[in-house]
Amino acid sequence: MPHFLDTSAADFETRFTELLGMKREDSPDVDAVVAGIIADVRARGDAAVIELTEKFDRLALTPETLAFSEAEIEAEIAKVSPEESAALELAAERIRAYHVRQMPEDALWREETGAELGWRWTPVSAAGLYVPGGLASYPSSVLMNAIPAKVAGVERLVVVCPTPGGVVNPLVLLAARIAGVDAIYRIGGAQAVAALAYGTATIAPVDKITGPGNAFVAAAKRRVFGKVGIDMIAGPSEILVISDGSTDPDWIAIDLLSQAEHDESAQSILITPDAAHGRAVVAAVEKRLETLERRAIAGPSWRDFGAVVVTRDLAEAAALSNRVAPEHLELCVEDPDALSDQITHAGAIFLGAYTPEAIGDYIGGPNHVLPTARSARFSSGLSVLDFLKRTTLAKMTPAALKAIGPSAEVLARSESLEAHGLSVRARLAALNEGDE
Ligand code: HSO
Ligand code: ZN
Repeated sequence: MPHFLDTSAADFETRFTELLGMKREDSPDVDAVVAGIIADVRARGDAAVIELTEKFDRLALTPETLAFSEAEIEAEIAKVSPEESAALELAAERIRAYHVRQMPEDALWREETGAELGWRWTPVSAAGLYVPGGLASYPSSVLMNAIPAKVAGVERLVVVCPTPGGVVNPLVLLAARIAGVDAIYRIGGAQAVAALAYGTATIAPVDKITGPGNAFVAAAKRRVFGKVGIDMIAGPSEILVISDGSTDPDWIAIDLLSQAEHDESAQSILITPDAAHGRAVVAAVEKRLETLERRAIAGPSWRDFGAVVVTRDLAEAAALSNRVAPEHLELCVEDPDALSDQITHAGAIFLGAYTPEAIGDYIGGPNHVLPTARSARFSSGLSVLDFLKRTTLAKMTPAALKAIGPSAEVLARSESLEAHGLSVRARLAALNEGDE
């Protein structure tokens, strides 16, 4: 049974706090191993990457075969059905159109002093995208990571994807091709992250690494952060549905299961003012779980971490949702726009009964790489901004320097930084002389 909470119960606050603080992930401590792998790749480059790939992925590579060749990519892509290929193209087009609108504007203005101030956005030069191998090798995630990078103007974009035993998902290669990825390396784990961060003889280093991965990949991303930028450390998926009872309980049940099926540690929560509706959704989930292909994953997720919270009204539901700050929030209510106005912390909002979260995972347009583990309180999903930097601009005129320079001198003196003050004073002195 999922957790069942009612805001009118005396112990509600205690139980809700427990729900918020629930530890879902039991990530193994692999940091020491990862540190060793990174050091090895830094010291021995390709040779280390090749050895580690042989050891972990049972795949013998040479520097020449680290990357897929054009012919190999073509051969794999030929296996993709026209239907899948068309769906991927449509997804890419929609994701691109959405992210183009995210591009921020440069700014430059002149203030009364005559000084010009502003900022300018420029892309990172090279980005590396980690794509997991095996079960969670999602082509949709390739699009979600690669397209914002391309839209931002990243010049060189490479993918690393482990291919245990040489097996690759053709759709991943096609997604990379559609998104305009320049090279795909069949390597993974901490060794791939290290190669991207530090470079080897065959793999040029990148400036930013994004994309999900296992505990080794997460630890490696943490370790190379600073040398390169990273996107985030993503945790297991989450969905929170606020329902007023107007949506078919079975629809809500499958929406909850759509994220539960990602991971045994995923979390699905329903908040509703309608207790009978809440019970109907629980029953519908149980029914669906009898036959769901991934019931072995979704079942434990739902039973261990799933929750139904009954509230007095929708306003209270919104307030509780804000405390959770879920990765995905569905508003299955009659007036989703009005309720949406009350939401302050959520990675992504899906409005109305006809917007299942799965639309956002694949084809809606917004990014599906989103803040988990309540980090939507202070961060956002992946966007073009993750691949851009802002450089500030300042241009003084003599008049402007005269107007504001003296205060800089005062502050320099108060910080005992003489040269700072002098660099302003020298100019002001020359300007005053010129005035005489
Ligand atoms: N819902 C996942 C992303 C995904 N879903 C990929 C399907 N494929 C992110 O939380
Ligand atoms: Zn998903």
